[in-house]
Amino acid sequence: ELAYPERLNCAAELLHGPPGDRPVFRTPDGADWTYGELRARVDRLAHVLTGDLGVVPGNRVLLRGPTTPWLAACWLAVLKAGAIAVTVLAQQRPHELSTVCEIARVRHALCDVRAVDDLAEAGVPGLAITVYGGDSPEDLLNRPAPGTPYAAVDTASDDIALIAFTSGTTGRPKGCMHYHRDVLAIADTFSRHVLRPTADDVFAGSPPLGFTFGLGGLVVFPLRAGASALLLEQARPRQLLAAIAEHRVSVLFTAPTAYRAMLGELDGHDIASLRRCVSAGENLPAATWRAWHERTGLRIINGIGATELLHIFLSAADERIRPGTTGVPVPGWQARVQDAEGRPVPDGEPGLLAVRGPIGCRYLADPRQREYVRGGWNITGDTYVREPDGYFRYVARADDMIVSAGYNIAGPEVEEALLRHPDVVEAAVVGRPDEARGQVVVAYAVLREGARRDAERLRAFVKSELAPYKCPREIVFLAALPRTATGKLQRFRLRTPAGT
Ligand code: 3SK
Repeated sequence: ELAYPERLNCAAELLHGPPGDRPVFRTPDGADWTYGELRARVDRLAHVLTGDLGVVPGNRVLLRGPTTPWLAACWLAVLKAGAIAVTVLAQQRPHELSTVCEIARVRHALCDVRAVDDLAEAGVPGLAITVYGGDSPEDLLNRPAPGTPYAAVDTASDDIALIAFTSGTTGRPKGCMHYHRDVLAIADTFSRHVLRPTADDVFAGSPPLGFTFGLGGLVVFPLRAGASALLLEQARPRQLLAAIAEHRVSVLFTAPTAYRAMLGELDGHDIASLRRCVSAGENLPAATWRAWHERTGLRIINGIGATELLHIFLSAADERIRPGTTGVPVPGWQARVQDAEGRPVPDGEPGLLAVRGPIGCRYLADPRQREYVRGGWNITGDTYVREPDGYFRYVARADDMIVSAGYNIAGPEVEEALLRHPDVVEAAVVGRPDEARGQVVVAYAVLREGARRDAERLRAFVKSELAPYKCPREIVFLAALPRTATGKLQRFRLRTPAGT
């Protein structure tokens, strides 16, 4: 049971601990911040925010920029000043930014000077944009401010600290409101029990800070442990591998796609410093887990999280990891599998994943709240099976089940079969409407460089792995799969014959 005091400012709490000379943030181009420097910079920023910029507690402040120590410092300063951080991704375009600002009623924005054009183009009425990282005297970092400590605003533990947006894979974005105590709860559940970090750990990874997967893994978890993080603006697999070697990264956060890509590039990279590898964002196939384990000796920690629930709620640590499953409820969380009416289904049968714990979904002014939270459970939209021994196995997103000639087929199961073929690097399987069968199975595959595009050979391979009714009717070869800005596969873009 997690217990937090009634008055709690999570930024103050995250910052106060470690000695000032301990490292906190590093970048590949040589920035090297200590906890003492971070505290002083956050305090300066909070003075400017609440002085010059007129931010008051409860104001919503949009944060936009690549993953840098300054973005993390702005996030902490906004929270320390009792305001609410509204996080977006660098890839979001003007139209999406104006929707987010409208939904969250954002009046202030702190924006990396390199990312300001789209925000300015969004033309949000009444939005005061302050840039950072530029040369002008108006720049956030160049404004005069007292060098004195900033006394954190005395927020309640259930005051809103963060509004994180999720677009899912389609649809109008939903703002998920999270309390100050929620920010600490993700560290005190998943990180504390599964990662068990020490102050000597160095965190790094690919998810951006605008995605709560990255915010947790690269800011909240390291700070809560008094550890440090390497913040990468460019975190493609090759850059990740180079950074791990150079900065002795010990805790890695990335997605299954990146683990697969890194496998092809491991040679010549020293990754001996790694001790924890976290995978989330989409399902981790057992084949990817095994291939990584075989090559590196490391057991990937698979997890499922949600922006609605801030971070990971199902996972497993160390020897309890079982490849091909997501794991068990993280301590503090409960999970079950139920039918559409909310009745638990027996172990071994597929149904909807329902979870509850220290953090709940709170959409900002969105009627979809009633679909997500039912009978006190958060319904994540994933189809799962609970095995008799309590392990949860992913089947599909609830809307990714294909029904063909009366057979229920889980797209991810067919994807996993395709991925077991040595030529296939990425796969997506969808149902395409069909008059005779309702739907037919169609696969999209990305092949390794130089591999022959032979659909019949791949179909024969799937037939040797799975019941014939699951075999794709058609296999389409693509150079890359369509993905959201957070890396999630956009299956809906593949469901029409025109493909992407
Ligand atoms: O799995 C996800 O998509 C996710 C979302 C938010 C935070 C963490 C994770 C893993």
